[in-house]
Order: sequence, then C-alpha cells, then structure tokens
Amino acid sequence: MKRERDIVLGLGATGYSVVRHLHAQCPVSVFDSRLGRDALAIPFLRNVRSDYPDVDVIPPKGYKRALENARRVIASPGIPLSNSMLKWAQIERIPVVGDIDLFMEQVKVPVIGITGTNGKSTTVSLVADMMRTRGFVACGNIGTPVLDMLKSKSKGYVLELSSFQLERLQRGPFKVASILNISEDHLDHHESMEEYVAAKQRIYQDAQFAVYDHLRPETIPTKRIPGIELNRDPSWKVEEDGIVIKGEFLSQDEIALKGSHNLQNLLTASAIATQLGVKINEVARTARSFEGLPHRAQSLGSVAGVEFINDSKASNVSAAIASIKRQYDEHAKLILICGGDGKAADFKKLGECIDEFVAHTILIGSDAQDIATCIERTRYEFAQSMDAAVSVAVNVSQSGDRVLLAPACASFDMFTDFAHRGTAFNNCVLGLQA
Ligand code: UMA
Ligand code: ADP
Repeated sequence: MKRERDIVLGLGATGYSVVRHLHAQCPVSVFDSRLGRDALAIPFLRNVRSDYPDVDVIPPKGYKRALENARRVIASPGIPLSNSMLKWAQIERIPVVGDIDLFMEQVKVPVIGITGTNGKSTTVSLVADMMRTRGFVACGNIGTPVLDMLKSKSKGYVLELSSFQLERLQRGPFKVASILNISEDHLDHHESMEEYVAAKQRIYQDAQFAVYDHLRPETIPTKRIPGIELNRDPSWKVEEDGIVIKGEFLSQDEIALKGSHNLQNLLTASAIATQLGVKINEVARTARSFEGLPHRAQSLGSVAGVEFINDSKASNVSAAIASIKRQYDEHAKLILICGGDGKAADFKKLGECIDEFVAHTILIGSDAQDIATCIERTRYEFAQSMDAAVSVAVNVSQSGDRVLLAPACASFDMFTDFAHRGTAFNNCVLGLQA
C-alpha cells in the first residue's frame, strides 16, 4: 500500500495548527487518545469535523491500522516519546516529527530558539520587543503554535521551545540558540533528569551560535559551537545592581524588571538581540519599558494592608523556591498558596524552603498531600478551591503581610492552564478590593 498520509496526533492547539497547515498538501488523518472516552473535551475536534470534512478522524481503536498507509506521524508536544502510539510508529519505521520540524522546513528567515526550565516566556518576549522594529515575532510554547505564525510572513521568529518540542526535533538550524537554566521539572513526561537535559541540549544540535551561562554548566553546549558564555566573559555579566552588555553597564535604575533572575533573562535577551544587529540603545529602551508578563510575580496591590502577589507561572519547585525567597521580608509574614499537579516532582527542597521562609501555607490541588508530608514546622492547611484558599489567607494575615500564589505545580487538575489559575486568584483578590 502506498504511504501517502500524514497522521496528526493530538488535537489541541498544535494538532489543529498542523491540520490547517497540511490539509491542502496531502491526505491527513487525526487521532487523539481521548476519542473513545472523552471526545467532547478534545479542544479542536469539532473544528476539524466542521471546517475540514476531508480530514479523516481515526476511530478510537483504529490507530494501529491507520499506520499502514502513513508516511509520517506529527505528534503534539504533550505526547511523550514513550507513548505506545509513538512506539508503534517506530516499530513500523514511520518517522515521528513535531510541528517545529514542519515549521523549520518552510521558514526562510532567521529563527531564534530559546529554552530553559524557567524564564523562557520572559526572555522570548524581551527579545521580540528588542527586535520588533526589525519585524520579528514571538511564538511556540509561549502560546501561539509556530505554524500559525508562518502565515504572518514575519522577517524573523523568536521561538519559545519546551523540552517536549525539542525531544522530537529532527533539525533546528537556529541563527541563535539558548538554554537559560535547567532544574528538575516534567519528570512525569521524561523518564529521567538525564533525558530532560538531553532534550534541552538538542536546541544546539544545528544552531549557528549559542548563548549560555557559565554559572549553570548544564546550559553549556555539549558540542563545539561559537557563542557567548555569559558571566564568564567580562563584557557580558550580571552584577549586584545591573548588567554589563557588550562591556557597557546598564544599572537596575534603568531596568523595569525586578529580581536577579530577571537580570539574567535580560542579559541573555541582550546577547541574542545584539548578535542579530540590535544596538545597545535599543536594548536599553526595552529594559526601561518592559515591566514583565502577567502571572509572573505580578503584584496585585494591597487589601487592608496585605499585599497579594500572583506568581501562578511558578509551576515547578525551583521557580516556586526562587519566588518564595524573593518575596520573603523578615519584617513581614509570608503566606503561601501552593499545590496542583506535581508532575512527579520531589517536594523535599520546597518543604525546607517553606519551613525557613513561610509563616503559613495553604495547599490546593491533587498533590497537596505530597507537599504537606515535606513540611515539618510551618503551619499548613488544605483548601478545596482558589476561593477557599484566598479566604484562609485573608483570615490568617494582618496588615503588612504578603500573600503569594507560587504553586510549584502544573494547574491542569483544577484549571485549564496557569493563566486560568492566575486569573482565578486575581478575581478573588479583586473581590476583596470591591
Ligand atoms: N493527547 C493525546 N495523547 C496523549 C497526550 C495528549 O492524544 O498522550 C491529546 C490531548 O487529548 C489533547 C491534545 O493532545 O487533545 C493536547 O496536545 P498538547 O498537550 O501537546 O497541547 P497543545 O494544546 O497542542 O499545546 C502545546 C503546548 N502544551 C504542552 O506542551 C503540554 C503549549 O504549551 C503550547 O503553548 C502550544 O502547544 C503551542 O505551541 C503549554 C505548556 O503547558 C503552555 N507547556 C509546557 C510548559 O510550558 O511547561 C511544556
Ligand atoms: P517559563 O516560560 O520558562 O515558564 P516565565 O518567564 O514565564 O518562564 O517565568 C515563570 C516563572 O519562573 C516566573 O514567575 C518566575 O517565578 C520564574 N523565573 C523566571 N525567570 C527565571 C530565571 N531566569 N531563573 C529562575 N526562575 C525564573
């Protein structure tokens, strides 16, 4: 039988963008694991059926059969390589690729790739801001699937790449590639920390230039490639009160973002953008005006003297620990709302951090109990919803205290995503202000 059909696995944002991209080029079939049990919950199934009637929806038990005339499987990022559907494709020797490969095959303009456990979206947005007048746009894991942006005919692309996307990337000839940092995350998807690090390192495999951090050895390319080694090269480093870019000092007073982690993000973004021709004065303009993205250490102001901070995007242990330390002030009580889907993380270090810096913890979500077992001294209690968690926070706080949402977990057990979780928190706080 002639192999001419592309099979798209997963019908979320990525899968649907792949269908739109491919349907006029070749016969397309789609499959989603939830077809048999929870089809109504599949985000874009209805759109495919109504807008692309020629696209074949593979029946729940028909996947193996459909592989018989498949030439290629395009898998959504959320489907791990260990998934049995992908294993079958490998057994049948059918190539498995992702949407980034389809994008890289078509794109004719420079592409920047940025990954890391934390700080991706902030850094990608900084680079895109610095390069906006040159016609560059941001896309990828940050929210807009890359194939949807291909139509924009931009002069360049700044891609946020997750380890999920990188683990299946076949070729990534990025003009500049960067790993910001790597700490434990997503161990429910990758089989080990080594596998997670190896997925991130794939960003450098075909890149022309790398930007990495001397102080974080796991970000250093394992292959030889020209680049800038931040915090080793004296012309490129983070200092106590600012950053040095291309030998020029930019003081914290001229930088809208706060926190040493954001200085690192800004330094990385500056190194990437200047490599592509951006001038220091353009970098400085972004530094002055870019105040950060919502749901990342976003202060919502005070209610009865208690400040509320939304760091919903602190969705792993290392980001939550960094967030707690940043918000800690020895003169104020810190009240923490955390929990959710723990992604098989080890919460020992989080428990130690809570014991050292937090006065009261309110635990939410499916892995709340796992976090509780790692807390030894700090008072904690459980809440069944964001509303209930904020009510407890109000009851245990007094003027001068801080309430921080830094979940250390994914949101999918209670919310559609981190933004939905952050908005739920914001709405509860708005309710208190009314
Ligand atoms: N599915 C299966 N079988 C599986 C797993 C999933 O059929 O084994 C189906 C689901 O039923 C669902 C669809 O696949 O219908 C969802 O696909 P997906 O999980 O790959 O998600 P998309 O909607 O395509 O969104 C993805 C990214 N999601 C993930 O990687 C989990 C989005 O990043 C990204 O913005 C989008 O592509 C566009 O590029 C989100 C994310 O949470 C923000 N990313 C993780 C993170 O940042 O930590 C990696
Ligand atoms: P990502 O897209 O990788 O999730 P974001 O820029 O959205 O990263 O930031 C998510 C959270 O990670 C922030 O709210 C902050 O708490 C933390 N964070 C951001 N940048 C860094 C960094 N360079 N190092 C450690 N933590 C960071």
